[in-house]
Amino acid sequence: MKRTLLTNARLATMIRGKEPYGLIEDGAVAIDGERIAWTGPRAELPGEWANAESQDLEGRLVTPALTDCHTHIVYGGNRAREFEMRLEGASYEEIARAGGGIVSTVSATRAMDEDALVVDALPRLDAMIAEGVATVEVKSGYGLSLADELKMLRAARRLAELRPVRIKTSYLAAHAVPPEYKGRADDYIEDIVLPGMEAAYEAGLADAVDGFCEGIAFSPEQMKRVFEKARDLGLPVKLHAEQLSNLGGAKLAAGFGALSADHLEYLDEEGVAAMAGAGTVAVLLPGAFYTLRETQLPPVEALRKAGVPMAVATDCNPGSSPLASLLLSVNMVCTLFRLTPEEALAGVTREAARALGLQGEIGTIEAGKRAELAVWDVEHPAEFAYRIGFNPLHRLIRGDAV
Ligand code: DI6
Ligand code: FE
Repeated sequence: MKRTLLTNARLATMIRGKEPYGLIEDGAVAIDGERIAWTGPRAELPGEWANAESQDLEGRLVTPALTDCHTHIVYGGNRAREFEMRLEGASYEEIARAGGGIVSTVSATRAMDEDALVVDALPRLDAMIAEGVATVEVKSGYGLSLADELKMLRAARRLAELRPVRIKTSYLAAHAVPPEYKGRADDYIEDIVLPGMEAAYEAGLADAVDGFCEGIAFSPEQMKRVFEKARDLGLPVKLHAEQLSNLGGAKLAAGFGALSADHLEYLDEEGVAAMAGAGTVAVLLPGAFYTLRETQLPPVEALRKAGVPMAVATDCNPGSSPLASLLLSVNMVCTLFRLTPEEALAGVTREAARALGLQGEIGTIEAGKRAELAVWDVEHPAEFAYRIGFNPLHRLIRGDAV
């Protein structure tokens, strides 16, 4: 296996401890194959690495490669017209109830085959990779039929064959009620969502199960049926919860030991406590907050106080967050939600990994973890949050393979 030593680097290891950002000045990283074998100050390098082939990073800052833990990058069409309507005063919910919104993307997605979906998703994925992202979660949820949900998940899996990136898929058939089931959400769950989950599981296409718990989508009772099936199959769950109103979705998800509850603008104290108790990650999505011109802020201070881990993601989707920049999300989550720059960087590294159940593999620069690192032309890690629309990536480093 290939052994490489990286030297002359400032390491933002993101390991929790005394130093902000887990910072190590004049650090070194020893890479053995696809894993980190050792990391620390260069002066303490173990003798066995003294003569290894090394690369001088010229004082650059190194972070764990970034993770975008909540995206919908596989879809057809776009919703620029809907954006115009919202600027003219229509709300996201009004558009959804009138048959626009998610359902309009469903028509466009159903009309495309798997290859076309892959081709459409690649530029969005490439934009992420160009900003140092090495792991992306991708949801289904615009097919809403058995065949079309599986088609979306297959397209998502293909992305990992075409690009040097790890893809984690989430089965999101419980995203909206398709037109053919209008007014019959329970039948849709019974006929499509549950059998589709089993089919996705059997084909190895789903790493997790997600849902949209909202007045315009599914009730907590309906989501409970979906989560019970996921539990039977041994699939982890997560939920779009408390985005537009408070239905107690986060509490429900926490009760199922959810990996994450996402959005959370309308989360209450009870939901915060339930998440803290279950170790459920709060995934904050400032791109959706911004795009919908939401004014209700997620309860960041309460989450922080309760010790709920906070991740940050793009929610890249054609309706509520047409945002493919995780770095811009880092800026927004500080400016709009008042995360600290350190919390924001942890949100796209350590906590994003946790939101995908990958905390043992990626998310910090630490011996034993995968050698997936981003090298940046920045001096201080607070610059990620400070700059707007600026990409300082020097290069991504990956060990042998993902
Ligand atoms: N909440 C969101 O923000 C996305 N899905 C969801 O459940 C929006 C999806 C869309 O508008 O197409
Ligand atoms: Fe989403």
